[in-house]
Amino acid sequence: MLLTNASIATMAHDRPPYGLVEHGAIAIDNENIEWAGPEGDLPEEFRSLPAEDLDGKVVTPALMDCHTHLIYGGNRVREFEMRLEGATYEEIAQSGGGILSTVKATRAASESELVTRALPRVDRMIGEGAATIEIKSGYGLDLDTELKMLRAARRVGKARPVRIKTTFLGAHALPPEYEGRADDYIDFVCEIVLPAAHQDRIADAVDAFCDRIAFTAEQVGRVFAKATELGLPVKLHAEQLSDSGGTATAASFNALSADHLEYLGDAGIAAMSKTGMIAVLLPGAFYTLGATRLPPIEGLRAAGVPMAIATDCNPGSSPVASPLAILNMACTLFRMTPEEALAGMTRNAARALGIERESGTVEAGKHADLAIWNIDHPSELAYYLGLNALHRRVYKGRLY
Ligand code: DI6
Ligand code: FE
Repeated sequence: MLLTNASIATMAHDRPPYGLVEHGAIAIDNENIEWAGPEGDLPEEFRSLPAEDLDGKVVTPALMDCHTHLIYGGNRVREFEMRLEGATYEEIAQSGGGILSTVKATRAASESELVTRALPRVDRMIGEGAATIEIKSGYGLDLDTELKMLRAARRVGKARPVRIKTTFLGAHALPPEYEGRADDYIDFVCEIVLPAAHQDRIADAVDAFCDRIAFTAEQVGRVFAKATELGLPVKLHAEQLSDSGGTATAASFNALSADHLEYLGDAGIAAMSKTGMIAVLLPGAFYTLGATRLPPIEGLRAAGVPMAIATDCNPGSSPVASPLAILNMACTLFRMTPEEALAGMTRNAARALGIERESGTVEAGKHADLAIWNIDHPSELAYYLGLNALHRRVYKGRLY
């Protein structure tokens, strides 16, 4: 297939901004991009491919949501109301609600139910141009339910035209049956649950939550040591509610990313830049929780730490299934530029998932996962809120 007359935001570099190619063509063979560039330079061999004239529409890499918890039972609308009445996220968590209330509902749900309830969220993301979505476990906190969540995530990838990357998040919260025995729970995660997920090949990476309502940097380090032993890449929910030093631990394990980062300090930024980690920023959680402390965007920028953004889609702190809304929030709330926001859901999201060699930009050799938009310039993607300009999506080389 050949796409012609396209404004291609290749996102391969930022000079010119967006790596923009006007009057561009993209040649696709099977599932990969064979060639992309100015139409006038199109090599002879591709000129006879069946062509689709895009009439100047903007083509970007398909969006990539690199941090979600979109598989879960129930919802947390009551906590939404409690927060409106003045309770904080931490207070709700400490009184046994929060993550643990979703754990209860997720344990009670069947695997098929979890899939069925996740699909509308996934469909919304696909409908806004996403082709890769990361999904975490972490609402099971026992052997059966953690594995059930990861299997459900894999099933979502078979039910829909989307690539799913799974992440094991067994160290998300302390389950009630381990109350007062956090170290024993970490032993259980390291010795039983994580090896089982790895054995079944249902975990592509390992995450943990380092904070005062979750686990210490030392406990996270034990989980990461086990992940490393099994050959799985790691990433971390870090410095979301307090500066707990998780980022430094993550850096010491060569983590792909540290995520949230509202309370990240200079030492954490330095550790990230030294080890080439990605900062995954989550404006949906910042927005939903009415947070006031911004992640240190300026410091990350100055240190050259690449920034990704994601929905963090989850029932508690970010009931958001709209990647486009997140592009907008990254700009309005975090003062990122529209170009940084789009890079955060394409090129840098791919780096946060460790798939930058095959995904995240419009370049020869990459997956032919593209989004075609009814707009004149890629900056418009972050500009609108509640207006979905998606025209078509290309997934694995096929037009949808
Ligand atoms: N931080 C988050 O934003 C999600 N997990 C985490 O560690 C939210 C989890 C939830 O509230 O259900
Ligand atoms: Fe999260």
